[in-house]
Amino acid sequence: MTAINAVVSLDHHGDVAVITVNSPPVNALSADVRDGLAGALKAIAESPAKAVVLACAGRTFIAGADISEFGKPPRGVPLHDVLDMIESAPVPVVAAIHGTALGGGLETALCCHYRVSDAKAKFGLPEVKLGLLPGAGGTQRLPRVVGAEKALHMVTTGTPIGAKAAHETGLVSRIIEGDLTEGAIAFAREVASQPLVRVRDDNSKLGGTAASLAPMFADYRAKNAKAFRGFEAPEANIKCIEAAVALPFDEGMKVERTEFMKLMQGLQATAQRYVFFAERQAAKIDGLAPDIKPLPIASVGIIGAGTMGGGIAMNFLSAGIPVTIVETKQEALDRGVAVIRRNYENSAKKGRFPMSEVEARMARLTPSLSLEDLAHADLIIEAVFENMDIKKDIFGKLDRIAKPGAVLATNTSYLNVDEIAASTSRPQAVLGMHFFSPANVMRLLEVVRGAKTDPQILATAMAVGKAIGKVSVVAGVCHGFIGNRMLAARQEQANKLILEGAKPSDVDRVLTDFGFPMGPFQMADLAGLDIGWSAETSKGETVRDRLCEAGLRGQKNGKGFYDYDEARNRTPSPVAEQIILDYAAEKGINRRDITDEEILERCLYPMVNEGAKILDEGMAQRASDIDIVWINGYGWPVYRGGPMFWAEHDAGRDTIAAALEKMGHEVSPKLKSGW
Ligand code: T1G
Repeated sequence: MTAINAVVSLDHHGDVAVITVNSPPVNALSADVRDGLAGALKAIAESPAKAVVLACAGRTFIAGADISEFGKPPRGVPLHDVLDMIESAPVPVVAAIHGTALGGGLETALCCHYRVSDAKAKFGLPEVKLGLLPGAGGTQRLPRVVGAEKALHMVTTGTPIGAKAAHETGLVSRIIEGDLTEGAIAFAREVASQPLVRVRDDNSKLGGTAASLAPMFADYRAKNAKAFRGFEAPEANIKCIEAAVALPFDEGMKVERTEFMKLMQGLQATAQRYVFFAERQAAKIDGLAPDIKPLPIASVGIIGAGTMGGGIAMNFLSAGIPVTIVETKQEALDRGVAVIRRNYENSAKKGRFPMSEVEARMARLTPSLSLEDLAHADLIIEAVFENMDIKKDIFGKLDRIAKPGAVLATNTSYLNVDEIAASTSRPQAVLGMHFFSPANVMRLLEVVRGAKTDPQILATAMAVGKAIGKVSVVAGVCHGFIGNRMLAARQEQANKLILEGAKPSDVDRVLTDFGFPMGPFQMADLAGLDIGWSAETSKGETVRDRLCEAGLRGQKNGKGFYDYDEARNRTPSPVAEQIILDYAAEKGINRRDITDEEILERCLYPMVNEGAKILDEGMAQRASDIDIVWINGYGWPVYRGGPMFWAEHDAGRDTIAAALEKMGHEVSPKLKSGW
């Protein structure tokens, strides 16, 4: 074994040369890896090797270009040169793939003459998720292997395929049982004497001509218009696959290069790259002593089998962790368990997993009418009605029932976690785990650190979040934590705007044009206008009171800020508009024309200001955490990086601060000084 450099080594197994990349954590194509590969290929060219195997040590094959090098001055051998060396090698090069061959990693494998893998390997070109496209020939080589239509889907969704599908499409020549490198060496020997076929030279699998495939491309654009709305990268990817079908390879490569550079220089790619690292950063707890390890969580108790409790339970059942779910009444318990089973059955019907998996997951669920049954749980999550007295009563009981060392969590969205913790004798074991509805779908988890929460308990909750596939963010105890606190600042302005002259549909349009999936008034109708409202106590103090008093409830009765037909198509409600007009007149509010620009600024600037205050107060560890909360929990468009990134790199902190001062807002010092 010869070390070419710190991360690449070369070994010879008889007449087969084996290049091994060993650059943790994911063998990304850093300058060192590229230099090492080039060095190894040069050495092999001067050797009698009859074939080459390219393999990786560690948990995965090359998982892409080194994203941390983007935007920095180029170093080392350019990737294209390395790939040309592989593709034009005089002997066959076989990629031996395990883990994930992603982005530049799959592009490297596509320059090899053959690919073999183990049965668990995954293959993908996820660059679109970084606001980019495969810039090392992936858009020209992949369609030549799997066909234009399949390649189109892979590059515009970024979703990887498994080994079985890769084998069926010819992306992988053989699935190796047993030792992968040994199997790859044997395969390389078999093909050593075969004529070398370069992917770039074989158009036979494209699946059609520019003319015959044009309807497919048109149909694909139309079908995905909603999903791709606002993003620049998907259309650029489509253009490249079209070029692969319509143009000779080298011409297609020029189109890929042009489109890649356009995206690379754009703000969307910068934003999505920022989000990639911000999501991984969010998992880290600042100042946590390295010797603090999360506690093992092998069993979970959930109190409340309503919408939230049921959704939360599904996360653990899906992750293989047994759950005991507790309700006060049999009927409520049965209803909650039935909803869980129905959700799973629907997923199985959609082919997400076999029906047997439904039974396996339901078998991990123990329904109960007694809190006592939670005595053995490692983690207990309370998900009952948002009422402080009820929660304090439950935590008081849990304090007597739960075993020593158990993690006690509340799913409250607003209430003071410290006050809840104070109703126990072990506040150090209490924290918030704020899931978002539907809890089995939404990726965000706000982990609320109480004043007395033990660091190990906090670390445990963050590890649990990762184990159940959530993006977890640490939040401090304040009203609405991170997300809801900022949402309240936006909603306050939205409510004022409709009184001052903007229509609810104007506000919603401006925010959906900005990239949100829906505006505040659509969201209010979806959630239900009567949340927290009661006819007995209503005094018509707010527009919402008046709408509810008039019988409007939102989507659930087809009448809210919008009227909804059977197909849930909405049209602005003249009834709602009249109620708003009357309310404004009664309050003596002079209505005026309000521009889209004012709507956007008044909805987003106060949110950013609230984010800066949250940082001021230490209620979030870092600005990027706030961005991750809004992208994963509140529909902030990922290609705009999140409210704090947007303020810093797009709208401009100074512009926002000046506008807020003009609006009469108290501007956070952090908004002026930066974060
Ligand atoms: N570059 C640099 N660092 C990377 C990286 C990459 N490509 N991928 C992961 N990391 C770091 C990550 O920041 C984290 O660091 C650690 O590795 C573990 O990652 C020319 C333009 C491979 C599925 O988009 O999807 O190729 O936080 O926590 O959950 O066409 O990482 O520990 O310090 O995510 O097991 C295309 C990106 C690049 C794949 C593993 N490739 N990576 O998931 O671990 S663009 C990608 C992933 C490109 C070419 C173009 C995942 C993973 P730290 P992790 P994981």
